[in-house]
Amino acid sequence: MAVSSTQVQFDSLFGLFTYLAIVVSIIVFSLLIYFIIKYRDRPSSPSSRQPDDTPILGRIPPSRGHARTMVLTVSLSTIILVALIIGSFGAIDNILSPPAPSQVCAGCSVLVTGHQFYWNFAYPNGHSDNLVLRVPLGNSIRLNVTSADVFHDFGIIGLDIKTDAIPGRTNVMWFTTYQQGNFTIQCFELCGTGHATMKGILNVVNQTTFQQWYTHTRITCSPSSVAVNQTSQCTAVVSDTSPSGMGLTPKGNVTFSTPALGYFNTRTCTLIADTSKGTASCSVLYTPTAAGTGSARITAVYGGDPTQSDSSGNTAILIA
Ligand SMILES: [Cu+2]
Repeated sequence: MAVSSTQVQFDSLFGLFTYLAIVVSIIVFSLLIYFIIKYRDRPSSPSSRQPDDTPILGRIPPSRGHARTMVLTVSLSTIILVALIIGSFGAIDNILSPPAPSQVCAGCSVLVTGHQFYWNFAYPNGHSDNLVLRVPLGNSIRLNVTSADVFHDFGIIGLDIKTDAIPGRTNVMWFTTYQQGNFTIQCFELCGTGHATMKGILNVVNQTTFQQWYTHTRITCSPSSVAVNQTSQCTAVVSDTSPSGMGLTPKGNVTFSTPALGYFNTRTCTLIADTSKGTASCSVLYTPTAAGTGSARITAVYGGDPTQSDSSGNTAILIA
């Protein structure tokens, strides 16, 4: 069963080329064997005799009067070539026509940046991950691929798709997944000593799980009052609501930002892991240097083994 739209595309194109090649091969080899047998050199025939229309250097070959055969073979070749050209250009057109960012779901347009030697996946809401690219099943996914240092090549094994990651340039690729699970992301261009370890995981989950996870990758914590030069605290509590509690280990990787200009933040954050299916809390201490109306926001990167999921494709998620 195909796992993505790109795989369907390439499988059909490969099938078209293969089946036509088989048909042509059967015709060519059948004729070859037929003529070898029919015109073989018999002991009774004078082997030195040349056919009457043998080409002679410097002379235009005489017409053999086989115009119908020629028209037939040229027509068949043309039909086969046109079928291959239409198939190839159809696939290229599909690959080069990604949906606009406004046409895909929230969190389905991701900036992929190659670094020596890891991939960073940055979502529109500011969440980013250096290992797991999580996407929803059945949605069109748009990836904007670039590089922060040298040339890389971003590819997803199993989905039959890859594109160059070049500094200063963005290549867009897109696909729709048909199967939940994990797929290996790999760099396909030698980019340095750590190239072989430059891997990631494409984690395809159902749409409900994805939207729950995506919404809560960013927890907003709005303090009631913000005083200049006075340290305030912002705390967010999150709990694991995944169906089976898959051994979560909340990570302490938390970023803090304020949308209002003029703020300077110091931060300390502690994520306290409870049980495998429990709660964790994160606190941010910050000292604004100017008054503003913006709220403080905590972005928590959740733990949990991305390679584990239950039979419904749910992976561990934390919800505030
Ligand atoms: Cu590489």
